Amino acid sequence: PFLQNVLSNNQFLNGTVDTQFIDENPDLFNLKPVQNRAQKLLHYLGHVMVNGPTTPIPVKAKPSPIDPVIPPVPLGEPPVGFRDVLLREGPDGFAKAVRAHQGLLLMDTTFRDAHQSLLATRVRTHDLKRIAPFVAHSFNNLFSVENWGGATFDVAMRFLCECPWKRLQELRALMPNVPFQMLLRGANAVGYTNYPDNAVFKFCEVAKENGMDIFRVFDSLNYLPNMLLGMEAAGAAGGVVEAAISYTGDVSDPTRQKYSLDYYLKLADELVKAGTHILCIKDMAGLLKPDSGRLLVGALRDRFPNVPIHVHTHDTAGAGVAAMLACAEAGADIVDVAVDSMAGMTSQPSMGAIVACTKGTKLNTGISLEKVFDYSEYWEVTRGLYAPFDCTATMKSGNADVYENEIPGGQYTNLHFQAHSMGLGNKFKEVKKAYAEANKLLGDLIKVTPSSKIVGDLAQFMVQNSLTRAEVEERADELSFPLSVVEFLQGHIGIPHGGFPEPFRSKVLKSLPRVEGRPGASLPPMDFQVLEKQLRDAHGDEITPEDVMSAAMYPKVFQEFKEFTRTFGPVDCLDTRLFLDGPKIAEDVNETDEMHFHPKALKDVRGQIGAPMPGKVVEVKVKQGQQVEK
Ligand code: 3PY
Ligand code: ZN
Repeated sequence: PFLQNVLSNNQFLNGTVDTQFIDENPDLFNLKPVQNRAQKLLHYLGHVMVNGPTTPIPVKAKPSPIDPVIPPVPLGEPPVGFRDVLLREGPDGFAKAVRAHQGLLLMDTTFRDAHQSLLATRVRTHDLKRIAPFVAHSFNNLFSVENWGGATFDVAMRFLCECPWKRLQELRALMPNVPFQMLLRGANAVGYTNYPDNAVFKFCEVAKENGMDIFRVFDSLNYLPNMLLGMEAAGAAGGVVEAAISYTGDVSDPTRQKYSLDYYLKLADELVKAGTHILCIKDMAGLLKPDSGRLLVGALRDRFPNVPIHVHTHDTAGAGVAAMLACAEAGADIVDVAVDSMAGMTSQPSMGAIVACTKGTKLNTGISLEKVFDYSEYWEVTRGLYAPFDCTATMKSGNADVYENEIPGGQYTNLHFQAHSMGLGNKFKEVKKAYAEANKLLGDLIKVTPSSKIVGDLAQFMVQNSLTRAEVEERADELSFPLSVVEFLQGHIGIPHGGFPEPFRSKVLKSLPRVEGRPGASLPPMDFQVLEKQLRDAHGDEITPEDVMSAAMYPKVFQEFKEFTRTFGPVDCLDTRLFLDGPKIAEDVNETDEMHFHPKALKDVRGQIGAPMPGKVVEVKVKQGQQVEK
């Protein structure tokens, strides 16, 4: 108002006053727009109360009314962990230390894959941050915490209305001693499609700068050129490269020869030759049976005595613990687990089970079971807050039919849920059967994001149109296939092992163009300066290098996220029940926020400031009968 008065003052406008001081100090006019965050948060709460949650809620269940208890954390810095080794020795020295370690190492997936598989990736930074110091203090001997990548990047912005980079930064500050691990979809980075090479490189660089340590790089077709690109990008950023072979079929089944032991060993040769620091078997569907794991890991161990081996699985059939113990006995250095209350079914096998079963053996993990129980209790209650997304609303058990349909963990949950929400719960078996048939039609693919989505799309198309595999093959030249299927056949995500299925491909594509070789190689580089300028023009000057990468990966999602934030401010400070459901009438609400809220900003509500971590607290009371905006 003061400036407005000055600027509309006649003397000022006529130039009859000396404005030299202003001319000489133009930065006085670099005014930050009023952010009004408290007001915006109230607006958000009102919006949720009136219109319901901003994120689509698939299940009718409400967030549980019980609050999680954070187990006590000792004062002071957390004890030294493997990240200290990494910072001291670099990726090569780190890999050596891992290989030399006595006992079994664990990666904890609770912060990423576990909730991607069980809770539709909906766990918010707020709930991760609360338990992060406990993890840093209690589990300093973890190989890593997987907390980023995969679907978390997209979902954070799209559904949780929060910045994925901020999650990484905040967790990094709270867990300085444990390596962070992310899932990088090779040339698809954290998206569903191939990006220009420079986008993948830049993405890894910015991720590393923000605290990422280990990059698990895979390609959904095990297409080597795509994998090498992702590995180079992670390596050039200074990250630990963990090349992951996606596993399908069954190496110990002589009737499943497309993905034989020899196939995996040859691929591993290439990845080791390319300099991977760690070799991973990524069993995204949980198909690795104990005997097959013993065979595969044993063969890799003999062939590469110095390379650490890391095994990832899902517990969909219920054999995950047995398989991971078999792999560890055969020479795996690291296996993936999720804390007990976030484990099992389509998630990873249970941390507590592996810790207990290896106790007193040469595979001892050195992890305290008591601490696992505390950790598990936190997640059991926190999981209740996400009841609206919990797959257990419809899924009650593991299912060994995954050995037949080979559906990856997260996708299994999604398809199960979709079938139930469409009232086709009793038809899920058909969907799974169609998935297996669609896979055969496409030539028996490795199935993981995004190839798994392509198989799923074809399966859905077959179910919707009541088509059998034979009918699809026969009528391939006249059917109108989902775009993802057509683009796959054009070569948009790479070339599958054994080539494209013929004559199916030619019948579908007819004269449509085919991509030759690695798709990213023919994409023009992304111009980050132009992109940054566009973002500044659209959203103002507060555009960070991280924002540029978010927009590079997901332009539309990023734009919507910025628009949401402009209207409602950052909502990541709200506790999860409030974020999803809004306050109840007459409820007292404590909100943490890093901003310095002023209670006067809270019109019509009572405001007080307290001071618990990690910021200030605003107490909001929504009065009975209070008008909320429509
Ligand atoms: C992802 O790509 O998100 C996966 O979890 C693949 O397993
Ligand atoms: Zn997984």
